[in-house]
Parts: sequence; structure tokens; C-alpha cells
Amino acid sequence: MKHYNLFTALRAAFPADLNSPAIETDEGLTYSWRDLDRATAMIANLLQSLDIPPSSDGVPPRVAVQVEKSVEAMILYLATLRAGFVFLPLNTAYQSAEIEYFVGNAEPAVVVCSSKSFNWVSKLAFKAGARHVFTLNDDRTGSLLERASHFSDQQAPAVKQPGDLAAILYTSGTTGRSKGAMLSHGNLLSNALMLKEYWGWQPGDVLIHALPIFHVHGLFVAIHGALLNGSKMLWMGKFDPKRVIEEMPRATVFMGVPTLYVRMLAETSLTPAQAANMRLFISGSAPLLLETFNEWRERTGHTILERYGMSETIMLTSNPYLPDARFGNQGERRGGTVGFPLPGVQLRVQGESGEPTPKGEIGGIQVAGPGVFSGYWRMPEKTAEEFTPDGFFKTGDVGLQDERGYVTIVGRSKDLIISGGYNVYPAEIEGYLNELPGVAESAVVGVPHPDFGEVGIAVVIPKPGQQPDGEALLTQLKAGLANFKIPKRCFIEAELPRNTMGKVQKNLLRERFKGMF
Ligand code: MCA
Ligand code: AMP
Repeated sequence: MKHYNLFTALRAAFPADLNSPAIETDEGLTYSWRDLDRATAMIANLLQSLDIPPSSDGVPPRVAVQVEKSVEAMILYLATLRAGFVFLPLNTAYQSAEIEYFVGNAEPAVVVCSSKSFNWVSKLAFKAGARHVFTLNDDRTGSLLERASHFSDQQAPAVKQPGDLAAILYTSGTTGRSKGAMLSHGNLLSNALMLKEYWGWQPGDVLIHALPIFHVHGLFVAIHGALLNGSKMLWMGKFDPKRVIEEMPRATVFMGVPTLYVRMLAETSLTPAQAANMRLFISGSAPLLLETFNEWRERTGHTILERYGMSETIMLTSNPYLPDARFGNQGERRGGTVGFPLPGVQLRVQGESGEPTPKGEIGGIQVAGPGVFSGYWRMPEKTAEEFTPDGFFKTGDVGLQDERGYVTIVGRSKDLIISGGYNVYPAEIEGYLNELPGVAESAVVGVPHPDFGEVGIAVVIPKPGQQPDGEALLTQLKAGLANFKIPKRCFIEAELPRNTMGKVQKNLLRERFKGMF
């Protein structure tokens, strides 16, 4: 059987000199390539030694992870691949209701959390049938590393097929609960190999890694990019605009969501001289304002390369790296667009009638290709709804493709707010709000925000005779939900605007509150 495991491909790209630095952290620590190899082997051996009964459907054990960002957390991801298990990353902001749902749905055999949340996470994990709960903290303490230190640093990576499940990424649903997008070793590796070529990764590249590592952007696009090129990473536990600018002379590549660019533009230390060593600035996960694109060019002399993707598909489109023949003569990077469908990606824009629209006309974006996921974890009906009969995935994004092939996203048919690169589903927040005392109904809408791009605000209709306080309602929401999901304001009103069909007219609310930040 052909040996196919994403980890093996990443490992094969490590430089010959395993003692050279692979990662330098903002705390002054250096990890060599040998460290990454040995540590992933030890943790993979630990995982494989655990007493986990095989599942009846043949799916390998899931490893659910909710820990602060650290190099060891990245090593745990790589070790999970190496062991042949399935990685399930969870946003550190998630609270008990969210975690309870994820572990209940994914039924992980192993859960890793930080020591400070061990009490409540382990209870939920064991209740959901997990066999092992380990701790891992961002200061290299915790039971995971203690246990792994007793295992050998030699390990033969599990043999995988391209279609074998590698990771499950939960994305919230427009209605009801979150869905786990199943990504295979083949999805992830094909996308990473393609991006290595398309973005012109070259010897000597150094990546500044400042994104969280529980979503596609920081976990896959950034980490796979650097590892597959044998490139060093300058690792930051948390994004700090001053630190990133300080590190630019030692680096060549940076990836960020638009908020990170907006925050760096507010720093006087951002100058052409400071950014002179940089080769490539990439933006994605949320729309980059043309204003930010232009200002970045003026302030640094660099043109941000904007790309577009999803958890379900990994990267779909990208502006070109270079306009020349080596990169297909596609043209320049255009602000306000997300560029061209990437090699191997089929992208079409469907009109209301279900027919493809003519070039330049707006419609729903549908995609197919090697990075597109196989379906939602244990939700065959949801999966069937999201794919067309001929196998295209309906992204829920609305856009157009012009004569030259550039794709522009103009909106979303899904009711979704993207705030600082995080997705917030109004339906989920409204569901929680409507359960609070005194609330009859509510509507959550996204409005423009100078820092986060977009944020949610809530409009609440009280039950007859009751007068809930907006701020108090938000405080109650905070107790159960990730903080980035909490609406930034809450207005108490007499009624919601509705059309003749009785449907809430969210567009009117968006219009009314659009200038508030
Ligand atoms: C923090 N807060 C937020 C957000 N982040 N509110 C709305 N949206 C947010 N994104 C809240 C905090 O909880 C806090 O609330 C208050 O805002 C101020 O927090 P602050 O200290 O400013 O936040 P921060 O810690 O500096 O974080 C901001 C951030 C972070 C660095 C922009 O949100 C971030 O790292 N975003 C990147 C997300 C990302 O990687 N997305 C990729 C998804 P309070 O004061 O009430 O506690 S992958 C993806 O989308 C696809 C596949 C793709 O194409 O890449
Ligand atoms: P997620 O569910 O976190 O994978 O978010 C995917 C969504 O992020 C996409 O469906 C788009 O709506 C949005 N997105 C990602 N990149 C961009 C971009 N460059 N411009 C506009 N929207 C984007």
C-alpha cells in the first residue's frame, strides 16, 4: 500500500540539517527540526499506546483540543496526524455549552485542555464517553507532555489513504447546531502543495505566525505553508502589532485577517524600511477593505495578496503572486477582489434559476476541487443539502467573476457575521437571547466596525409587561457563549420590522444601525 499521511509529506520537507532552527518564539525559545520530529514521535507513541477500543464504523479516534496557543499545541496537531488519529481543534473562547455540544457530537476518545479548565472540560468529556483527558498549558506544563516524555522518540507514521479523515473543523450553522466539516489527508496536502507553488514559497522564507491555531487560516494555511517549505517560523502566542512590525526585518511572509492589518496601520513604526525584507503579505478569512489595501501599499510599498477560502474547502481563490509567465501571466493583485480560482478549483456563479450567470453578474458561488471536504460529520442530510446534484459545494457566498477571471465577493446568502475573522451566526445568538427571562424575541445583525470589520448588535423585544435591561442581557449571554460572539450593543425595542410574509427585515436593521461604530 502506498504510504500517504500528511505528516509524512510535511516531515519529508524538513531541511537536511535537523539541528537548524524551525521555530523561534516570542519568549526567546528555539525549537529545532529535530525537536519537532522527536516530540511528535513521543506524543504519537503516547496516543497509540492508549487503550481505545476500535469504533464500529472504522473511523480513527478523535483528539479534541482546546488549549492556548503554543508550539507544543502545534506539535500535538502534527503528532495526531502522525499517529493516524483525527484532530479536532476548538476555539479557546468556547464556553461549557459550546464544548458540551462538540464533544457530544464528535465523541472524541481523547480530550486535551488547559489545567485551568480541566475541572469542567473533563466532566463534559467523560460524560460524552472520552477515555482520556490530558492537560497542556502554554508554559509547557501539563499531563500530556509528562506522559509523553516516557515514550520513545522513534515512531513510524500511520499509513493513510488520501481520503482518510485527518481533521474535523466545526463551523456554526445558519440554523440549529454547528456542523463538523470532515477534511482528509488528501484535502489538506493537495491544497498545501498547490499553495506552495502558487505563492512562490522559496528557500530562505521565514513566516511570522501570529494567528490562532484552531482555525484553517493559522493551523493549515500558515503552518503547512512553512513546514512544507522547510521554513522557519517566528512564533507569537498572541497577535501584537508592534511585535510583528519589529520582527519584519527577520521575516519574509506574513498571513493575517484584515483586523491585523488595520491594527498594524495604526502603528507609526510601520514604514517601507521596516517592511523592506518582506516578500509577501497575505490577507483572508474576511473581506479586506479597499481602503486598507491602498493604505498598506502607501505605508509599506507592499501590495497585500488577498485570498478566499472556507473551513469546508480550504483555499479556493487567490490573487496572483507575480504577474509574470512563471505564474501564468494572470495579472496584478487587485484590491477588492479575491483573485482567481486556484489551480484545480472549479468555481461557478449560479443565478437564482440555478443556471450559471454570465461573466460579471452576481450569483451564488459554488465550488468543486481536491480541497473540498467530503461532508459534515454524522450529518448526511445537511451534507446533501449543501452539495448540488453534480457535486459542487454551495459556499453561501455571493459574488461575481469578471471577464478576466477575477472573483469578487459582494455578500453572503447565509446569515453570518464575520467579526475580526471569527464567524458569528445570528441564529445561534438569537436562540440564546430568546431563552433569557423577559425576552420575547430578538434579531442579531452585523454592522460595520473600524477594528473588527463587522460586529453583531442585538435588537430585543420584551415580553408583555417586562422591561429587560440590554446590558444585563449581554452579561448573561457572556456566561455561556464565547466572548467574540457577544453582540457589542443591545437595544430594547417595541417590535421588529417585518415584511408582509412576517419575515424579519434584517436589511432595515442593518441600514438603521450601520453608522454606530
Ligand atoms: C476578540 N473580541 C472580539 C474578537 N476578538 N469581538 C469580536 N470579534 C473578534 N474577532 C472581543 C474580546 O473578547 C474582548 O471582549 C474585546 O473584543 C476586545 O478584545 P481584544 O483584546 O481587542 O481582542 P484580541 O485578543 O486582540 O483579538 C482580536 C484578534 C482576534 C487578534 C483580531 O480576534 C483574532 O486573532 N482573530 C483572527 C481569527 C482567525 O484566525 N480567523 C481565521 C478563521 P471583552 O472585552 O468583552 O472580553 S479561518 C477562516 O475563516 C477561513 C477558512 C479562511 O478563509 O481563512
Ligand atoms: P469559515 O466558516 O471560518 O471557514 O469562514 C469561511 C467564510 O469566510 C467564507 O464563506 C467567506 O464568507 C469568508 N471569507 C474568507 N475569506 C474571505 C475573503 N478574502 N473575503 C471575503 N470573505 C471571506
